[in-house]
Amino acid sequence: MPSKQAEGSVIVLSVAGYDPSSGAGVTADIKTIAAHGCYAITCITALTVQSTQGVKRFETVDPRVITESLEELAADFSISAVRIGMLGASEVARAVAAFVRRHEFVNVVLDPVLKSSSGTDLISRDGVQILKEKLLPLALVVTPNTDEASALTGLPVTNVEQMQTAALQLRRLGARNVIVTGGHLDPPVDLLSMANTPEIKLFKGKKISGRSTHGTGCAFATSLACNLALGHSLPNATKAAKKYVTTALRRAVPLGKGRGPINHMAAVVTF
Ligand code: PXL
Repeated sequence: MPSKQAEGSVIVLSVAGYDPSSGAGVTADIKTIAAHGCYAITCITALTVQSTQGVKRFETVDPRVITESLEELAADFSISAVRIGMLGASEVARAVAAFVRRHEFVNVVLDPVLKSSSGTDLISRDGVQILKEKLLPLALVVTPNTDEASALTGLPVTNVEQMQTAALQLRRLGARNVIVTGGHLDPPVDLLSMANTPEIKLFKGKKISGRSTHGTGCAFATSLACNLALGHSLPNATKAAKKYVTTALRRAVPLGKGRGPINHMAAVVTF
């Protein structure tokens, strides 16, 4: 059983972009981390211009500010897990990789954000290279969706068999544990491929219809980080993260004119 810590004392760091509509990125992560009873600290890697109607453009934050912010936080807090999301550019990816390497964090969840759901690139080409070379081997677990798994491996990823092949390929590239999320497959299924074993674990779900689906990838990765921080095993943390996202999708309310956010607080707010 995970050891019990005082409510709100487990610290989870989100290193991600800023989505002003709070469906994805750090402001969404703060909600997810709070919903797990953990304390959120954050570092913004890039500012996106977006609403529920899509991403217009983004600007990355100066990597020196990112490094200084991260070091300031690490000197002050005892960080139990790190969730890495949008990086934007190679210099940012390098700064984040160097920070993670210096501090030897155990629970590092790498969400390899490549594109927004509206199709805008959220990382440069050379940024993807640095992500693969420097960050992939430092993460405890990497959580690509099927499109990201396909882009990172160059393989087609549209069914469970291909998800397994892509996961093995990502492990060959240096990833330790891989979860390929297939939330948009019908039926939805996530696949966990763990270090040192050829076996896989499948986490099946039910299709949930609705247009408020923005932020599922961030919420899954961040919930996973929280559950690991709380002491759960990787398979149990995966199951719990899937449940968190499913509830957030089911209980989403229509907001904005486009693809609205999931309801990050659904599991918490009961009045
Ligand atoms: O869902 C991917 C994603 C991650 N991070 C930020 C985003 C998006 C998608 O829009 O804006 C900041």
